[in-house]
Amino acid sequence: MNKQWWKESVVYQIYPRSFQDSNHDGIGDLGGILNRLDYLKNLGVDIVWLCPIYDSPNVDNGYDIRNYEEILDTFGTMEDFDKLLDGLHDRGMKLVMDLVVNHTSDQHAWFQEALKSRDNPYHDYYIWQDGTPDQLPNNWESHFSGSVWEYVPHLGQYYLHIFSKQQPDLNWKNPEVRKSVKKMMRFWLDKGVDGFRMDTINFLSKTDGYPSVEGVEGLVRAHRYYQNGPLIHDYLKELYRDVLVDYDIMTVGETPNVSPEVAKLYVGNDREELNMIFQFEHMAVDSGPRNKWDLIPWNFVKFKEIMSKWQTTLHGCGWNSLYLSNHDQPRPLGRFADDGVYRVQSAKLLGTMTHTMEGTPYIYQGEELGMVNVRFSDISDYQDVQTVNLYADLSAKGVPHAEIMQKIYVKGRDNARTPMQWSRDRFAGFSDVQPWLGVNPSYLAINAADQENDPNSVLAYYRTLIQMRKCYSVFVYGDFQDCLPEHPQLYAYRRTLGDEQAFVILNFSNQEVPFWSPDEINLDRYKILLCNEELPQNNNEALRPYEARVYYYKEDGDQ
Ligand code: TEU
Ligand code: CA
Repeated sequence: MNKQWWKESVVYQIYPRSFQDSNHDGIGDLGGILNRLDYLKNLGVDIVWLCPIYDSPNVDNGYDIRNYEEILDTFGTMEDFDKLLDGLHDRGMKLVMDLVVNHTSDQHAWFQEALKSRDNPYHDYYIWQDGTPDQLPNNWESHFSGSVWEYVPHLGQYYLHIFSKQQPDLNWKNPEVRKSVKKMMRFWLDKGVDGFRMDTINFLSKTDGYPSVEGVEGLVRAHRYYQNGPLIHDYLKELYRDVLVDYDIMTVGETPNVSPEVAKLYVGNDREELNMIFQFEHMAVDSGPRNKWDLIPWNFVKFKEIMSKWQTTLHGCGWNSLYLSNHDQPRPLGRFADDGVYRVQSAKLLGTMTHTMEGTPYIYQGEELGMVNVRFSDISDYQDVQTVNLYADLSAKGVPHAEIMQKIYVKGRDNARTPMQWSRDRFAGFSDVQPWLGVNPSYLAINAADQENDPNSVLAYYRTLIQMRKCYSVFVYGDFQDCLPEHPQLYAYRRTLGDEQAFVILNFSNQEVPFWSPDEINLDRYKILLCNEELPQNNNEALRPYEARVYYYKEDGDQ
């Protein structure tokens, strides 16, 4: 058992623009976060992951970086940043920064230089293809709609952008690029930050020649040609060897389209690459083959199969992260449980799952309150570049408004980006002026202030979950066994660590379901550590809709 602080920690993700405004401009900022540090401390989280706060023109809300070593002025100053870092450290918490190095902003000085001429020293910092305006280099589709290629007439060349055209991809084959990135990483690590969440890190190495995907009409996502590419492990090992190994930090790579077997190459104990990754397999259970907008109903048994497979494949040889939401995903309640009548039970149920599996749990801001998706009726109320581009693309293709909006309601990224719901005050206590993105009207029913002193709130439950994980290492290091893989409503699993045993049973349905437990365990010896409803009279009482129960037993120990 390879013990590490980042395995025993719980991470809280902050989307700074939407967390807390402190200077009355309707945009969240560093001062706002500083004012909420005690809230985070009381919640019990150990690490804060901050989405990008660097200087940026904000086409993609900070994932388009103009200057890696400056703070976006809307968010504050470097002094504010230092205060925030100290504030977290003083409270015994750590700070993880977003590292976005697959691409920069087109406003970054490197790209501005690169545009000047083919023989500018920075030209080779980016990825170019010679061509003519009428003939795209290949059929790859951008994640944000349209082609990945943008033509620059005065150069007679296209540049590659997997995301928006304001986010040109860096050329990792160029050693100067890698040198610049490593220098920048040291800049932040030397300030004392405690790690990096590495954006789209498995996109860095592209297939030579940028081949088109065969046998398809029109543009298509060409994942196989730019994810997990030929040199990706060389690049990650280089970052590890030349920078990361010198610091006691954590790294988590964002890696779409990675199976548990491939994950071992990124996070295997002996690999010297990353500590853990965000995998996306469980996020794809409600997407068809084309992309996430291809809506299909999710399959619970399939979902469990994925979750369990990741548990068992990485056990003992690598580490994973546990998440059901972030700033790119819709809110999880309506997606995996219920965001209506059983909203509170559902929020607690999903939290129970992510805090009782192997891996490091991530809480996305508002998840600890049970926040839900938003439905704005007008496309002009949406801010996300991916959503806005999708709407333009599909309406140009004749798809009716209602059909596009339906996709946005289910999968749009702004679902997760509406302002944090602090109180019943105007604008949910996020700001005292109209925020940059509309407040979800649900704030009157769902907000931190109301939940603060309510022992039955989602917030109180999350505090308990986090404490429970800290008290019982079986939840961190225990091995995992899925007891009922085929059951259409229940997820039931065991965790075992030495003389510690836990049995978790989760009802993912709106029906009452008869209790079940494995023959091998004598339930009389177990106590219920946690339940998201009033405690049942008997250990084996039927499970109420969306009920979660955690049983625990320790040989000879005090329980
Ligand atoms: O997301 C990477 C990514 O793969 C997303 O494009 C994902 O496909 C989509 O958002 C959800 O369907 C990262 C960041 O998390 C995201 O916010 C950025 O927009 C993107 O990279 C570009 O930096
Ligand atoms: Ca502000």
